[in-house]
Amino acid sequence: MFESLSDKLDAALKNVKGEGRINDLNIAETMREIRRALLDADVNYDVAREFTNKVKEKVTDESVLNAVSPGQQFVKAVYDELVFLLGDVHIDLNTPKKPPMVILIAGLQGSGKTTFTGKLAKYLKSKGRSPMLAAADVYRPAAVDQLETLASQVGVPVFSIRGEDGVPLKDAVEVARRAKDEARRTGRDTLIIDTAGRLHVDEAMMKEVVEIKGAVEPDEILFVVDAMTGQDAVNTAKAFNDQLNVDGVVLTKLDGDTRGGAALSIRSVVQKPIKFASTGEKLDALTEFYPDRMAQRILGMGDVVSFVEKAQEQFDEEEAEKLQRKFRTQDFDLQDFYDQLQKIKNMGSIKDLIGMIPGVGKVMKDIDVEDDAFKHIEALVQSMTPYERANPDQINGSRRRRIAAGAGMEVQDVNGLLKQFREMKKMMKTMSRLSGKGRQASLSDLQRARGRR
Ligand SMILES: Nc1nc2c(ncn2[C@@H]2O[C@H](COP(=O)(O)OP(=O)(O)OP(=O)(O)O)[C@@H](O)[C@H]2O)c(=O)[nH]1
Ligand SMILES: [Mg+2]
Repeated sequence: MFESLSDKLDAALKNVKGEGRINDLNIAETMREIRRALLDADVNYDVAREFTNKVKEKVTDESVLNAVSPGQQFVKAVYDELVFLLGDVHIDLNTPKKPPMVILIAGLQGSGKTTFTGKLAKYLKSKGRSPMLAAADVYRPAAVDQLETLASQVGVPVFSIRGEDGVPLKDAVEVARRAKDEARRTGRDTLIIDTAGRLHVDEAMMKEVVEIKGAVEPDEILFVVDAMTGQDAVNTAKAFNDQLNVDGVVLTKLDGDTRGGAALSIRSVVQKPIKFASTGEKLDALTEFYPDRMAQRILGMGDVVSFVEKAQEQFDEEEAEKLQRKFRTQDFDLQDFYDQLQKIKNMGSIKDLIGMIPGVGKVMKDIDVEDDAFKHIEALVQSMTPYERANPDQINGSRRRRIAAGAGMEVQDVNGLLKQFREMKKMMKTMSRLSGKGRQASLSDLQRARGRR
C-alpha cells in the first residue's frame, strides 16, 4: 500500500533529513520532488500544490526549534501536512437519534459495498450493537445471496423480500422501508442497508438511493470507494456527495497496489471524513481510519517525527530564545547546563535518542550506550552550591575538593568538567554568532569556526 509514494517521499526528504541547515536551494528542490511524488501517486493537482506551499511556509518560518535540526523539522512539517490532508482527526459514526440506527451504504459497482456491509455488521456487533442487514440491491438474485452468506458468517439477520420463485422484489425503496419496520419490531438497534451499484454514476441509480434516503432517513450515509481508482474515485465521491450529502467515506482495497491518490485527495476535495479503511476480502479486514496512523505508514520516519514531537514538548520557543541570548552574552552557566541535561533525559533514553538521529540509528543499533552517561556530570553539578553553578569561574581549589568529595569523585573530575564546560561555552558563542537567530549552525560553519581558532 502506498509503497511507491512512500519511496518517493523518502527519496525527496533524504537530502534534507540530516541537514543542519536548509536553504532556498534545497527547499525548492525538495518541494519539487515532493510535488512530483504526490502527482505520481495521482493526487489532485490543486491538492498537491497547496500541500507543498504549506510545507514550504512552515519550513521557512523563522521560529524553527533549536533542539532539532531544520531537516528533521522538514520531515515533521510534511508529516503534519499529511495528517491534515487525511482529515486531521478520526471521526466516529454519528450518534443515532433514536433506534434503530440506520446506516445507508452507497457506491459504484464492485467498489466493495456488500463486503463492507458484512464487515461493518461484524465491527458493530463487537461493539455490543445488534445489527440487521437489508438487501436493497434487488436486481441480481446473487447479490441477495452474497449478503446472506456474509450475514450468516457474522451471525446477524438479513431482511429481504423474495417472491415464491426466490426472485427478489424489484423495489429497493420498499425493501429499505420495510426493513426499518422489521428492525424496530424485532428490537435490532442498527440497520445497515446494502444498495445496488452501477458501472458509472447514472441518474437512475442516484434517483434510487436518494429515494431510499428519503424513505428511511438514515443516521449515517457512507460512500464506499475503491482506493485503486485514483482520481476517478474523487470525482465519483463528489457526484455522490452532491446528491446524498454523505456523512463519511469508506476506502476499500487499500491492501491492493494503490498509488494513494484517492486517499490523499478525497478529504480535501469532498470535505467529508474518511471513517473506515478496508484492507482485504476477509470480514475482519476493516480498520477505523486514523489520519495520523495513515500518515505514519505513508511517510515511515516515525522515529524522526516522534523525536521532533518530544523535543517540542520539552523545549518551548521562548525558553530556546532565552538560551540563545545566554549563549551570545556568555551568561550560560552550569545551572542552565544542568537543566538542559534534565530535558534531554526526559526525552527518552540516551540510546533511543541517538537511534533517532537520521543515518545514525542503524549504525548504533548494536552498540551499547549507557543510559547514565551523564551520571557523573550530574553528580558533580548537584554537589555545587547555587553560587558555584552561576559562577563556574569562581570555583577555586578548596571548592573543587569539596565538590569532588560531595560527588564521591576526584578533584581531577571537577577539573575535567569545568574545562569541558569552558570549551563548550566558547563554541556555543561562536555558533550562535555564525548561525544568526533561531537556526543551528551547519557542520561546515563549525569546521570553519574551529579552523579560525
Ligand atoms: N482485496 C480486497 N478486495 C475487496 C475488498 N473489499 C471488497 N473486495 C472484493 O471486491 C469485490 C467486489 O466486492 P463487493 O463487496 O461485492 O462490491 P459491491 O460494491 O457490493 O459490488 P456490486 O454489488 O456489484 O455493486 C469482491 O470480490 C470482494 O471480495 C478489500 O478491501 N480488499
Ligand atoms: Mg454488492
